Amino acid sequence: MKLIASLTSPYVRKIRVLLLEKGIPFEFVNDPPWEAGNHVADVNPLGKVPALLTDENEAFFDSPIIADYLETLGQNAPQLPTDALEALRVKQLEALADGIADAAVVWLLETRRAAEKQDAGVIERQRGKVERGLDAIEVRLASGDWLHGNVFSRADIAIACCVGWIDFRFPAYDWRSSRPALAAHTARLLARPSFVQTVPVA
Ligand SMILES: N[C@@H](CCC(=O)N[C@@H](CS)C(=O)NCC(=O)O)C(=O)O
Repeated sequence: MKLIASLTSPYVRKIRVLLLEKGIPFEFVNDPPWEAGNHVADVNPLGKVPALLTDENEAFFDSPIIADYLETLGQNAPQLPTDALEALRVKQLEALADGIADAAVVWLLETRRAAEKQDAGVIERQRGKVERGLDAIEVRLASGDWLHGNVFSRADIAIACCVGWIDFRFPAYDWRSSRPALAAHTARLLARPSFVQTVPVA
């Protein structure tokens, strides 16, 4: 299978980590969607990465769908509970982590506009989503070692990819001081080989 990808996306990293944790072989196709002449839309009409192309040439996107597809391949290192409601709870946390990343991306793009064109209201609104999202995760971590239940799940992978990307793009942003549980949790996760192998590269 082929993973159509970029080296910076937190959503791509989530899928790479899942593939590595599960030991599923894949071909990494670096095809940043913002570069002229990219072929991402041949696989995903939305022109976004990650997109997964199976050996049977079936395409899956976006990242939560790809992650669900990987779970169908077998029970090797499952990152989703078998109980449907428990699985939904993990996916809810994944959606929160991905949503924090979504807001941080909009925040970053706004800061990259010419100074006179930047809208402070947009930045404040998106930063608010990031702050509240990270606060909600911090509260969840107060009651256990893992984000959901007492096992490593896709929710943990998603939040570590999210804060890894925030650190990559906003190195001066101190989200840790007021969130010690999240800081410790993600430090542990980011030390796993699957994360060390997928550090974002500019
Ligand atoms: N919700 C999507 C988000 C994917 C996404 O926004 N990817 C970005 C890279 S970080 C992208 O491909 N952007 C190109 C574009 O929007 O045209 C997912 O989880 O896969």
